[in-house]
Amino acid sequence: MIETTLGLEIIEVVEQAALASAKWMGKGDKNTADHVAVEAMRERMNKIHMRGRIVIGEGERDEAPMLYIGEQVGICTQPDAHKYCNPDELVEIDIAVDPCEGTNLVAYGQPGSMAVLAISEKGGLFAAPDFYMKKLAAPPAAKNHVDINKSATENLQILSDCLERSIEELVVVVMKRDRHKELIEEIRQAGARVRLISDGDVSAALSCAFAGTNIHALMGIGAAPEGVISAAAMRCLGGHFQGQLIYDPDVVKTGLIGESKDGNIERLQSMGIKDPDKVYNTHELACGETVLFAACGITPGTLMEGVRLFHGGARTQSLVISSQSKTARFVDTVHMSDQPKYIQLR
Ligand code: VTB
Repeated sequence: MIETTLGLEIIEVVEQAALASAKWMGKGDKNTADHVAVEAMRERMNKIHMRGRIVIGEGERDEAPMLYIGEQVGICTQPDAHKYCNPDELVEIDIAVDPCEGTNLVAYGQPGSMAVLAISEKGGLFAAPDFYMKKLAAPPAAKNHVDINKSATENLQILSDCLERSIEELVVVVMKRDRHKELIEEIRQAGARVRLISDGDVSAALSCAFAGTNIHALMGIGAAPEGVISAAAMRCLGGHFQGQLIYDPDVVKTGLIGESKDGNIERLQSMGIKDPDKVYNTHELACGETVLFAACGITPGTLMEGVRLFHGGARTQSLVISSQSKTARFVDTVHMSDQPKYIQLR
């Protein structure tokens, strides 16, 4: 019974992270925009009556002081928890967080950033390594018809059939990166339109599951941990999501995977990932019986408004999705400060 205890509280967790980060919107400082979100998320999380463990977070313990992988969160992780937590709350749950997904977007005031998390019972979320992931997201109508092993051209034809629209009417989101040059070319050649984004592929994946967003697919390579969070949402929404780990530094020349390909394969094997080329679907990335997902817009996005600050408060918009109650709730919240001179609700 994860949801009954957590459903509402996790809204506040993502709201607090978004509120903190939004104060740094447009200031050109992505590290602080991220740091304050992490702090706020952790503070609120630690007030929840739960026994949580971070499985996807800010990194390994030595490089991340807060919300590191393996960190215990929630009141019920305290040594004297039995005094104020009943046995149900002592059920262990796993949490994947990204307090500021799209730090650059916040720093430069661009759309599509959000505070986001996914929750499941222990072992219910794939503990993805800090590598890259080739991703394919598509609407529910195309679920299990499109396939990451097929070419973009083939998948566009399948999407066109499943969505009953011409390829020219399809919009594919791709992150603007050198590694996607050929992919972008292929999509354009096939006749579809490409929406290039600088960052923030979780929001793009999620948007595929909602009609009316004018986003019909996400293709390309992003970070693996966020792939699990996207998959958790897509699993609840019945959308299509597949991910394949990318561990070859020649494929993605930047950032996360600096080491040798062989070294990376060894690391994956030491984590119990025997086949490094395996394609994961939503139920493998988020296999738990119950999966919850929550996101709050920091800057405005396709699905949610960003944080709006005004005298005496702020307004946020969040999305909470549950596999248990089969609901996707959009939550619009006015946050009132303690002692404003006056408050003008809007
Ligand atoms: C970021 C971020 C994405 O992937 O780009 C990251 O904006 C990794 O890609 O939303 P680069 O190293 O090429 O920037 C995401 O975090 C999520 O997949």
